[in-house]
Amino acid sequence: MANTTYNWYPGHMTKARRAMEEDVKLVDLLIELLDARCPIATRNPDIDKLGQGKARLVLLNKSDLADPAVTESWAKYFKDKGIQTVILNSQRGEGMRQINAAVQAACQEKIERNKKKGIINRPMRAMVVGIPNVGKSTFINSYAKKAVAKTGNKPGVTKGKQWIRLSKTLELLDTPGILWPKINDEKAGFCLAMIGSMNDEVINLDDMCLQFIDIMKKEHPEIIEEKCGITVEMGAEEALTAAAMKRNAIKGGGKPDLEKAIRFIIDDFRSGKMGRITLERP
Ligand SMILES: Nc1nc2c(ncn2[C@@H]2O[C@H](COP(=O)(O)OP(=O)(O)OP(=O)(O)O)[C@@H](O)[C@H]2O)c(=O)[nH]1
Ligand SMILES: [Mg+2]
Repeated sequence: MANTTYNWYPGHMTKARRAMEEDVKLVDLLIELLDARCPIATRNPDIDKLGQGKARLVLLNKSDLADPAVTESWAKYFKDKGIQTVILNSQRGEGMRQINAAVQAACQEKIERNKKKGIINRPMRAMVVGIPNVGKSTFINSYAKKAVAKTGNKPGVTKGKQWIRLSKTLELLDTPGILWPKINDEKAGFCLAMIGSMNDEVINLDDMCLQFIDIMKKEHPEIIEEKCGITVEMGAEEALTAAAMKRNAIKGGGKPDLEKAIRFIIDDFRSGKMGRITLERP
């Protein structure tokens, strides 16, 4: 499959990017949201440059949809790089309690530096960044739930920026920074398409689904057999036919509805009905 299958370059990217570069200057800490099912594909490599000199925290979000053992090894991968990491389910608030400690640890150096300059009790300022659909808004809402109120405009800060006071020690910029994924290789494109971070209309869903079935046959043969009736020796057409039959997706004339089968398989992966499946391993 050609890499171009997953090429998708929205026009408003440059503007969003510029806005974010401005916002980054205002914060001490970058909270980077990644999808636990494919942390590398959902990570924009520019973040290292953008985040130079800033404290960093990685959140492996949507962990409820990912293979827990693989998520643990991803957490280790980032921690080994010296980045504080928390495994999270923003939808249910799982992992939230570990965040404050991780923020403190991530900002330790900055707090010490401030102290030496005689600056004490200045809250750390954080900003959430990530590619579309990783759960930035869900995370901010969930994390800010107990926040007293927006602190409003502050003198000396760009007009119009709203800060959510989370505690005496932390303020969060209420608008997340949107980064665009870098589609460096076919695997990254495939992952982003699978998790729904690209518009389905620009994706070849048939190819994507068949690629997913191949991965499932290799890595989770028991799941793909149980959920879709697909066995490892089946070819593409046979597999889709089996999946259609399994779900009673039948067209007029008793023919299997392969389009519908493809839709089922993709939707079941995205919703977690297929199981907790991770697409990338460290
Ligand atoms: N299963 C699961 N779904 C989640 C989680 N966090 C967010 N979601 C869902 O993911 C979808 C996208 O979440 P948003 O918070 O809108 O993502 P976003 O990063 O703000 O997206 P943009 O504003 O488009 O950049 C929503 O349907 C959320 O309900 C999670 O931890 N687990
Ligand atoms: Mg959002």
